[in-house]
Amino acid sequence: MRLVQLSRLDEKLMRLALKEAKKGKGYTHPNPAVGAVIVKNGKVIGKGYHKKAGMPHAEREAIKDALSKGENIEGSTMYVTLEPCCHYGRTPPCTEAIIDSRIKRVVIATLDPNPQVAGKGAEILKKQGIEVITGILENQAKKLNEDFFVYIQKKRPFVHIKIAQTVDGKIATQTGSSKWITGEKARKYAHRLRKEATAVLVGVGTAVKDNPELTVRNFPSKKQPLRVLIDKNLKTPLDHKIFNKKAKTVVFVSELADRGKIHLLKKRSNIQLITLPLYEGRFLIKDVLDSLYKMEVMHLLIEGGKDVITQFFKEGIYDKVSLFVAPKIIGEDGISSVGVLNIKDISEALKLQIERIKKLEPDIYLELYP
Ligand code: AOF
Ligand code: ZN
Repeated sequence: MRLVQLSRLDEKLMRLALKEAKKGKGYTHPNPAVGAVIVKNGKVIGKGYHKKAGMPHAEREAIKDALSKGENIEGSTMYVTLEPCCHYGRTPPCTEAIIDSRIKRVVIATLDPNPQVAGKGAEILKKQGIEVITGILENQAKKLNEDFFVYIQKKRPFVHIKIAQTVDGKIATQTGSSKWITGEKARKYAHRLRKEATAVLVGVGTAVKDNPELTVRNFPSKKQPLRVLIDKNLKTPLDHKIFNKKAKTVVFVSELADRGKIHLLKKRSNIQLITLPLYEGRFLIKDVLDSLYKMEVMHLLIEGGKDVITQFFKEGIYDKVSLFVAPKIIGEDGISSVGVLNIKDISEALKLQIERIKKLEPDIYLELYP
C-alpha cells in the first residue's frame, strides 16, 4: 500500500518536472528538453529546466533555485526527466552536482540514449549510495524528447513531415493556388511546429511559387528555426522571403547553379551555400541529412512541396507526420500531397499509426507515426 502511494507521489512530482522541461522545448537543440524538481519533507524546494545548449542542465538549475531560496538540499529527493549526465560536454557532469549536494534519492523518468551517459549516470549515483529509481512516466519523457532520441540513435535529424491538405488529399489547385487550405487555428499550430523544430525545409517548387518566409510568427517564440532550401539550379529569386534577414538559411545547390547568383548569395551573412553531387538529377536524401546532422540539426520539419515529401516517403525516411485536413474538396485536377510511389498492392501501402487527433476548427490535425 505504502509502495503504491509512493509511486503515485513520484508520478505527481515527475509531472511537475516534465512541466518544467516543456518550458525549454524547442530552445535546447541539439540537447534535449529536461526538467528537474527537488523535494524535501514533502515540499518542493527547488525546480529548474535546461534553457539552451551551453547553459546549465536542469539539475544544476534546480539546485541553484533551491540554494537561492536558502533551502538545505541535504537528504532531499530529485525528480529529473532524463538521466543525469556523467560526462564533460559543454557543461560539467550533473552527477557531480547531485553527489556534492548530498541528495539522497534520485527519481529518473528515462535513461539518456547518449552513449556517453546511457545508464552510466544512474550507476555512478548508485555507487555513491544514492537511491535511484528509473522509469517513472517514462513514455511521456521519451515523447517529449522524441527528436533527441532519434538524433542520437540514428545519427541524423528527426524527420517530421508536415502536410496541410483537403479531404481529397490535395495541397493546391491546378494553378498552384493554396492560400489558404487550412484555417487560422491550424496555421497557428503549424507555427508551433516550426518553433519546436531546429530547421524547416522546403524544395524549390514551394520556395518559388509560395514565397514562404518559414519563420515563426503566429506563435510565441524566442528563436527562429534555420531555413533549409533544396534548389539544385538556384532558381529561387534572390528577393524571395526565404533569403531575408529574419533568419538564417542553408541552401543546397549543385554544380549546375548559376555562378553569378551564387556569388551574390555568398555575400549575405545569413546565407550558407552547400554544394552536393547529383545522382540522376537529384540530391540523395542521405547527403542532405548528413550535412544537416553535422550542423547539429536535431529536428527537421519538412514543409513541402510534393516532390520533396514524396522522396522522403519513397526512401522510408520519416519519423513523424503532422497532417492538417481541411473540409474542402479540390478534385483530381488539383495537386496531390504525395506524388508517385509506385505502390501496386494495397499491402505495400506506407502504414502509419494515429497517435493523436485534435480539432482545430474548422480543420482537424492528425499526429501520425510510422
Ligand atoms: C542532463 N540534464 O538538463 C540535459 C542533459 O554539452 P552538454 O554538457 O550540455 O551535454 C549535452 C548532453 O547532456 C546531451 O547530449 C544529453 O546527453 C545530456 N543532456 N543531461 O543531465 C540536462 N540537457
Ligand atoms: Zn547534465
